[in-house]
Amino acid sequence: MSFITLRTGVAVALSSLMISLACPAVSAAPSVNQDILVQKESEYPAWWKEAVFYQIYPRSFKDTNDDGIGDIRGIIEKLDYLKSLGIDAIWINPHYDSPNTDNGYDISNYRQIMKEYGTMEDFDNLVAEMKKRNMRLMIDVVINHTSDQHPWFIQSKSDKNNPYRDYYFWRDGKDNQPPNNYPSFFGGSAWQKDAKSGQYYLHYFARQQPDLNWDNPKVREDLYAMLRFWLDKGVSGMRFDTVATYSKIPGFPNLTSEQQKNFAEQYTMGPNIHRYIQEMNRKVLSWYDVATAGEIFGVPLDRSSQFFDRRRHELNMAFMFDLIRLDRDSNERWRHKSWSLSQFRQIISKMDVTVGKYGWNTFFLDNHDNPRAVSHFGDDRPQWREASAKALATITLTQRATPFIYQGSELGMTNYPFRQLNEFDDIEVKGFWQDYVQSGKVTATEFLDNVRLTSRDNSRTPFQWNDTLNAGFTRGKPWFHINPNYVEINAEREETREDSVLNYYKKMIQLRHHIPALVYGAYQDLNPQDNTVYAYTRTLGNERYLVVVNFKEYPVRYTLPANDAIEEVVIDTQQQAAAPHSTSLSLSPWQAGVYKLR
Ligand code: ISL
Ligand code: CA
Repeated sequence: MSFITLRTGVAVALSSLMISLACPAVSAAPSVNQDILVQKESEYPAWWKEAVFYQIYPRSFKDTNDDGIGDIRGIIEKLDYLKSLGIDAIWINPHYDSPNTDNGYDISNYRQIMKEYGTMEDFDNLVAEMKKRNMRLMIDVVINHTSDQHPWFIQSKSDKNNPYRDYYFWRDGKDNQPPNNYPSFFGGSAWQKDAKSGQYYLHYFARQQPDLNWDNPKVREDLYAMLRFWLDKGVSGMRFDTVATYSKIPGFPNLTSEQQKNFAEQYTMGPNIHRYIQEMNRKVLSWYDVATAGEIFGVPLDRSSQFFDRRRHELNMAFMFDLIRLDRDSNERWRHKSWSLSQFRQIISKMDVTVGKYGWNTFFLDNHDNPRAVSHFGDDRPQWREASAKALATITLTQRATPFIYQGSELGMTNYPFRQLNEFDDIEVKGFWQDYVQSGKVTATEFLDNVRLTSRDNSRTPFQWNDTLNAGFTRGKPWFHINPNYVEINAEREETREDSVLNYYKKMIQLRHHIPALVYGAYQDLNPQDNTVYAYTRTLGNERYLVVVNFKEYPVRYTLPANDAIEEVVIDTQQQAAAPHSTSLSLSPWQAGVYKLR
């Protein structure tokens, strides 16, 4: 792992201290104060801690050959746009060959590019063009399951005695029922019966996504070789899809009805999960300068650090779901619940404590599996959309975690105004519909009222580049609806408007790049119970920064903690920011800012 140099003299000295400690000659030296050491180690710099990441959903980013589907050339075409935004690294959703039952999360060939996205030459060009611009590429690694069209599964299914049979989980049913009562994330049972052998295979997601058998060492070696293939191409980041579910519970006992309500958590309880991730680290990841992030959906906060505590040699960072799913139940994931700012900020504090001294986190308020941030945590009504999108940008870029900006959030793109079922594309919505509406458990109206707010499809509509036909995304027929608000919300328009959301993101990203305290500084929430103003400090050495965000659509007065005063306004979403030396702030609706404290 290589580290870039920190900007402050202090930190450079710390990192050289680390290097000298790592050297064997020093191990015989008299014992050092452990506490100080630990503190210094938490400031251990890494490029992926300082980088601002941008997530691209290639299918919806930019189409260059008029087939209505975004492609790799489209990403290359827009690299300069991303560079000017200040982006250092890009995570792309799966780019591999796939029948697209789950938009690329069902891979049929790990070493080929999805036909719709282009060719291997396009991919190599992308890596080269990014390198030229000093940007890094993180790919999505989907190895909990393959597509049912993957040659391994086709072999596996062909015959009980096929050498690939054991690449997946095949079990006999019980009284003509599935082997156990596991539900699938996308509705129905997690077991699918195969007519030929009469056995069932396991699929935590769609039946077209059979789960790989990680207990089989051959499976693991094949997957490791595949990872090396991409790392050798110059990929410098890997996002591990549903990483906590690789190891299954031996014997597949039935879930109790209590466990069934949170089956996602149960699926992360496999006894070998950490052994497998450590093995993957030892055999593959540790040999490369690669940033790794694990999607740990289902893992409760208090177990999450096991995945990224660097003393354990597993992964670097995690995508935790506690914050982004604070308004959902583990049980009916399509249903929307109300949430409060105090819940929001308390989750952030808990994550910060969990990450502690030995780990690192990511921070994101949307992605391809969740609604748009401004519609979810801000206010997407025309009057408040821009102000609240800027407020969320302020939060995202000032956390002690690596920020991930989802494509279009830098414009304040909103949820899509879905009206009826046939407007949705996502397999998850269709699965939920079967389980809840068709079974008669809830009415169509109740279901649609919720799914409109929670559906993954909200963030999958094409990127809004300009106000021409199809928002400039394609000259063909777009694969998915374009949000009708593209006439107003689009990149071209925001480039030219000084006070646009886009220009605010640019400034915030610059700040994060130039103020180490915003990356490494200690995080402290100033009023955990408060439901109106989110205020916290970031402290590194003698430097203290205050971040303040008004979460209300009315003006609020915020008083700084006793003995604190503003020394300098670093950035503010309002023209009329606080005067230096003030000890309180008059905040307009959704106002946000970063202030240096005296
Ligand atoms: O989004 C979810 C539920 O609403 C999660 O259950 C999600 O499926 C889970 O976080 C795993 O997500 C990842 O793997 C899935 C894929 O559909 C998602 O897009 C991906 O992010 C299966 O590969
Ligand atoms: Ca295309």
